[in-house]
Amino acid sequence: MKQKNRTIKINTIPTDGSGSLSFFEANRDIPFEIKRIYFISNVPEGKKRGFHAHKTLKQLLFCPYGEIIISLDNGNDKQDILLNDPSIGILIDEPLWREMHWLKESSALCVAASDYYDPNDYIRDYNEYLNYINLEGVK
Ligand code: T46
Repeated sequence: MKQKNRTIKINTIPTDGSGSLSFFEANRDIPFEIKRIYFISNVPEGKKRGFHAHKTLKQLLFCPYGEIIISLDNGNDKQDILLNDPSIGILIDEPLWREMHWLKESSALCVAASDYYDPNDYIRDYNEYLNYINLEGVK
């Protein structure tokens, strides 16, 4: 099944010739309570991270600075989204296999997440992921 559009607009306002300010609010702009924020930086250019899916975690991914490609795979269809604009976020609200490809070392990937860190929520093997979504009927 082809994937839906997962990008959302993050409120971004220009601040009088001195840049811009972006913001979002839990339960208003994104459909979950935020329990954790994390961000990834200093990743060498060309490097890929991710290679996992989450069972239940909901996330908003955004890139306030730089260029990162986020690849999302639902087991049937793969979608590549370029994050290079602080006013664009990617909402992930179902188990999707993801890979993140750093196009510029200075890029920062930020994540607002619906839950605390739980290593048991990760699926880090692609075949296990395919079995999981087939069993759960989440495709
Ligand atoms: C995701 C993508 C977009 C913690 O101890 N606490 C945390 O809150 C997180 C997020 C990670 N960690 C530990 C677990 C690993 O030992 O940090 C280490 C690196 O994590 P990982 O290899 O999962 O990093 P990425 O960049 O592949 O994935 C991360 C997030 O883990 C994941 O939730 O969706 O960013």
